Amino acid sequence: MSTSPFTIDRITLREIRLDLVEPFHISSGEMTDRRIMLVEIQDTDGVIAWGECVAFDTPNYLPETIDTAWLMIAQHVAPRVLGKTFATPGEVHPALEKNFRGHNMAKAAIEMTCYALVAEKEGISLSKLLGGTRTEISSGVSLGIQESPTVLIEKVQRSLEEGYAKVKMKIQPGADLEYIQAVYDAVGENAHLMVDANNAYTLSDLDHLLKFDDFGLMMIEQPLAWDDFIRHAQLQKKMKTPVCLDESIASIEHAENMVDLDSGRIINIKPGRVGGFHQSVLIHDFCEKNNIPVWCGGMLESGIGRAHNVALASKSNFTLPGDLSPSRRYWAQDIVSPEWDMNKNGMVQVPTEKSGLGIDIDTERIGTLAVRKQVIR
Ligand code: OSB
Ligand code: MG
Repeated sequence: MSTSPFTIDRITLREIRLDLVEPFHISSGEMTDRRIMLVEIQDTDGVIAWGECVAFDTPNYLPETIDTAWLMIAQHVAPRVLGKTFATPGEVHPALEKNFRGHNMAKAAIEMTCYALVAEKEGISLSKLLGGTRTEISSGVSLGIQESPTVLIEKVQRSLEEGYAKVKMKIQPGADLEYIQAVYDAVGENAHLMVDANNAYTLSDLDHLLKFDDFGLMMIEQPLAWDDFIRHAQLQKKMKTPVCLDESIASIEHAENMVDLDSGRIINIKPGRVGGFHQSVLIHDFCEKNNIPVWCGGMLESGIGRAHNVALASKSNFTLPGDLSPSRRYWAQDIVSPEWDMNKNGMVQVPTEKSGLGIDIDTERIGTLAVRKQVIR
């Protein structure tokens, strides 16, 4: 799609804090609230767009944190884009990648907001700018580790009743086979279930991991270390259940590694993790050609980050339900209106009529919630 050039005049970073409706427990830590970095970009025509940096408070998911990302944006990302004219938003990622290793979440926050800006300027939806074709997308829920199998069963049953098309259960050694067996016994083999270990196992757990094959799960997400393609390949060779990589995939080259080595058969694309939309689309297209299904993961985003994810997930090869729950699953009150919602069949509507993100941003409330603000120009 041909779009007009744009020049960034000002970047404003804000940190807000939102309490999660319920604590979220994964194998590497527990979260009760979310420190969220919001990005506002204004261009030289006065057009404004919003985005979100997905980095957490602590480095237990990947090395970045909200504080490292803030520093990297202020010192290294912003100077590469401010006052520069880009012909297309696709030029931003290469400009950020040149002699600049890592810090994908920091780069993505700015890069993705540039896409939102261009969509706004062109008067088209972000979904359309990204080449999205779906008007609604299927949503799954991600359930944290629970205190007992009984509590997990209850949450899974409620999620299925609410219409979720997929239920992902977090696992760790000591809260795994027994929990999943109990859920399987309660809801049956036809429910769309999967598990996510967030790196909690090693190959010394091989025999244990192979027992997951009995459940006919849709996939097992990131069982082994975050940067390890070799051992995931050794596991996938033995395991019938498709391995899905999340943490391991930081770029299109990593997606190619996965396919070359057969380290996994499914990819969870989180645009923040791979440096933004440019890489997300490359990974999406590569996977489509190689018959690798993808789905859009979540990082407990506010409604702003969710808008970016929903737009991306409207592309054709996002054939599996994403971690794109309604706002109420995360927050008592979101910072966008309308809040994100899902129908009885677990479908989230893609805003295709309005320009840009397609939702209104509660800038007044963001102003009240902000505990930190930096204007970079
Ligand atoms: O691995 O996808 C993950 C949350 C925190 C850390 C890691 C992960 C998650 C999720 C959240 O699963 C999914 C969501 O945003 O709904
Ligand atoms: Mg994951």
